[in-house]
Amino acid sequence: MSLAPRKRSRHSLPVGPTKDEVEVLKFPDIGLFLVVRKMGSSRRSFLTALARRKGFRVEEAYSERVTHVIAEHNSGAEVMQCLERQVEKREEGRSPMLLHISWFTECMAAREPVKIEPRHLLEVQMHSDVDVVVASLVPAYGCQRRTPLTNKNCIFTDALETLSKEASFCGSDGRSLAFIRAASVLRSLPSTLTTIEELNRLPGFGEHSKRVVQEILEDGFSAEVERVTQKEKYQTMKLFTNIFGVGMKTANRWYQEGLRSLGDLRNSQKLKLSKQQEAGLQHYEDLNMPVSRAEADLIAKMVEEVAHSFLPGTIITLAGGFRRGKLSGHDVDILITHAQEGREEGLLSKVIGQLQSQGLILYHDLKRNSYHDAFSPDSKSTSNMDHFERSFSIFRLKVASHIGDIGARDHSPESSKDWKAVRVDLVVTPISQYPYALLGWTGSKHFERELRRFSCNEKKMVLNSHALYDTVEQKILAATCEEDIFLYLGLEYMPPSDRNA
Ligand code: 8DG
Ligand code: CA
Ligand code: CA
Repeated sequence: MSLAPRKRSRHSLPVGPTKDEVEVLKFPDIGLFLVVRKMGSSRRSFLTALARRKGFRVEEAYSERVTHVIAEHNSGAEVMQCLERQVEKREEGRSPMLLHISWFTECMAAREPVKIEPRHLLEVQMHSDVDVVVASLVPAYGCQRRTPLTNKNCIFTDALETLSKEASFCGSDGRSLAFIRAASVLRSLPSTLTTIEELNRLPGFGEHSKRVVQEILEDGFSAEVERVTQKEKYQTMKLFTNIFGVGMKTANRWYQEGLRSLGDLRNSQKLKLSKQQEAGLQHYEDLNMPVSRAEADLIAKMVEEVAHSFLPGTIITLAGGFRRGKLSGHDVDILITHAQEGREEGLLSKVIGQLQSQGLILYHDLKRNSYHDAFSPDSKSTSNMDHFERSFSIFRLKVASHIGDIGARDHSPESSKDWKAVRVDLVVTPISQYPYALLGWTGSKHFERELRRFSCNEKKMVLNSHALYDTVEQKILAATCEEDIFLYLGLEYMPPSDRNA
């Protein structure tokens, strides 16, 4: 069907739906607004009716119900001028996409919203007064933004992340998250921020985060961050929370008791450490050394070989940061499944037992699965924790000369040892839950948090590493791959390499 401009005629369709037009709203979350300037009112009417027939919601006026602004023969600046007078009608922080008519016509041809490509975006001048339109290029949720590994704004994100840590050390989780959100927006930008005006157009920036960025733009560093990193409490909390098995509460208690160093912990007579913390303290230096990709691959291969000896066909997947393309990490996250549902049950204890008998396990903490109880109709479980069979363990990895950066060891008395302690998370999932487990265990942590926030706020769905639950339809949505889950959520699929939010 041609979408060429038409002359107004007696037969041209009115802007609003007529009584006899049968329209089924298929995409309620999308609100289109067609800019009349240079498009003309008759073509606008025609396109409006066309879109409505195909199940799209088209708004007559520019309001907070608009998610996509469509313009034809206009530059970005011209469209912004048109919208300028109407900006106050929008709620702050909910910004629409500013798109070329080509996106609209492609949607009409496909009878559904098509993926927005860079060529669909109208170019916007950076120094306009209409912040709302520029802001629209950076969506509000971390799971809607592509965040590759390369971060062009490290100087700002490092500072914001330090302040986030400091806030969490003080028990201010809300403040901590605010800094994380701001840092995450900057991570997703394709270029380095150069002016404070650009910041005004980004979502998720509170006053404090803005102030920190401004300070760095002006002085090259943040005096506040410098101060924080010098604080005894910050340094001690950082040291203690880097011990495997030590959370914020324990670290704070130790700090309040006057403990300041690993030596203090090791020498304390009255301190009661859990087995996990003992192992964490014992292997502190190794566990705080980055794990390389080569080491992670080696560990995954070890696990795979042993698993196959018990259960041929076991599928082993390296998840976490390595799946997102990181070259090093703080641990190794491994998912274990089998194409035949149920065959995977009980496998982990055999794998761990075998590795242990070979002297390859320094610590392990095996938990059986609990999803049968947790998801039974009479379950009273309200826990957000996973219910998978899993082991958070420490492997004793032989250091071989052919593994790249293991050679870069410290000069401690231990440096002559030919092994390295490595943290490994092993998680067993039935194949029916595997796509959810894979999505949940690939991270980043903030990407996961944003996925759950988006699911809940925008879709009334509950997402965890086992399933997606539609609270309106009251049903669990089965998935065969990660793409299915993004589709259920109406989100563009993000490959793992773009989930570094
Ligand atoms: P790194 O090790 O390279 O430093 O970073 P990472 O791989 O991104 O972080 P991670 O702390 O190993 O976490 C990887 C993902 O696994 C992250 O999205 C959060 C998720 N994850 C845990 N623990 C748990 C858990 O108990 N349940 C669930 N569902 N996910 C978890 O780390
Ligand atoms: Ca990891
Ligand atoms: Ca982990």
